[in-house]
Amino acid sequence: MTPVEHAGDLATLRERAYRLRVAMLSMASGKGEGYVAQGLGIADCLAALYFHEMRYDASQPEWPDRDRFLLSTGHYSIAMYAVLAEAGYLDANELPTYGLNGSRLPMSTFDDLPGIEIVGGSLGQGLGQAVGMAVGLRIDAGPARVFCEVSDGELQEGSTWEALMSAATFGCDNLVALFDCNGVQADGAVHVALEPVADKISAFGWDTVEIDGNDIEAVVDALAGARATDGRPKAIVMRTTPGFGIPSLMRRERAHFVRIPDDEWQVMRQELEAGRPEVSRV
Ligand SMILES: Cc1ncc(C[n+]2csc(CCOP(=O)(O)OP(=O)(O)O)c2C)c(N)n1
Repeated sequence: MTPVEHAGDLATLRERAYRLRVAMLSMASGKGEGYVAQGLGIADCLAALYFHEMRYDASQPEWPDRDRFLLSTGHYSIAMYAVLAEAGYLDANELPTYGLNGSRLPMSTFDDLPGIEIVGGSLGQGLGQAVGMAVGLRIDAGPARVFCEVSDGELQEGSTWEALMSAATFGCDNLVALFDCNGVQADGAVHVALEPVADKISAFGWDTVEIDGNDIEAVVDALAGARATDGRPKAIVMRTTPGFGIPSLMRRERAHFVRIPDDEWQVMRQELEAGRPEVSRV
């Protein structure tokens, strides 16, 4: 297979995002617990990246010219497993092992799976690694770009701001940072004075846009805008809602880690199915 561009239309992308959410809910309900709300929040971003923007070939995970996706927040791993299975890197039959002893799919951080570029989980490390990769790829003069997800919790860590400064210094216009600003961290709302996040990142020399990260069209447009090779790294500040697609989870006050009985998972499944996109082409 030739390494490909994956240019899905919006209806297909919405269906992909829905399928990612179904896979995540199934993993979490199978285990009875998981970091699922944040994963559901970035499903639209992952669908747009893997089925519209990024160039990769799941049959050649080490293809040198592949675009790299770095998930800095290892506890969002459920979202990564869902998209790797949907993209063909991972056998979907392995997903039910999520979080089980001996599984390659731990609930936080990653094992050495095809399609995984870094071991995320020690928060605040991903963007620095992404900058290093972007610099290295530019030295190699290939077409590959680096996409890195970073959480708002990580915006409270100095290492993230050091990485922001260095990316601008090195002129990494092959780097796109996707900030998942979902307003929460481990034990409640983000209360450190981060705002205005987009203005601060711009002031560090980044070409920055702010969007609704659960509007897939807005994500697609922002990614298209981030292709400009103008010497500036690109930032997409995404406002997302944890649990997006499942109203009761969106309303839940403490949704960082969810451990609930079977009947509540069943209700969530029904809510998710009720919101399935109408046009299905996948
Ligand atoms: C360096 C580091 N400190 C603390 C933790 C423990 N920890 C895991 S998840 C989390 C909350 C982080 O909030 P955020 O990254 O915004 O994620 P979300 O609230 O969306 O789950 C923390 C503090 C960690 N993994 N790494």
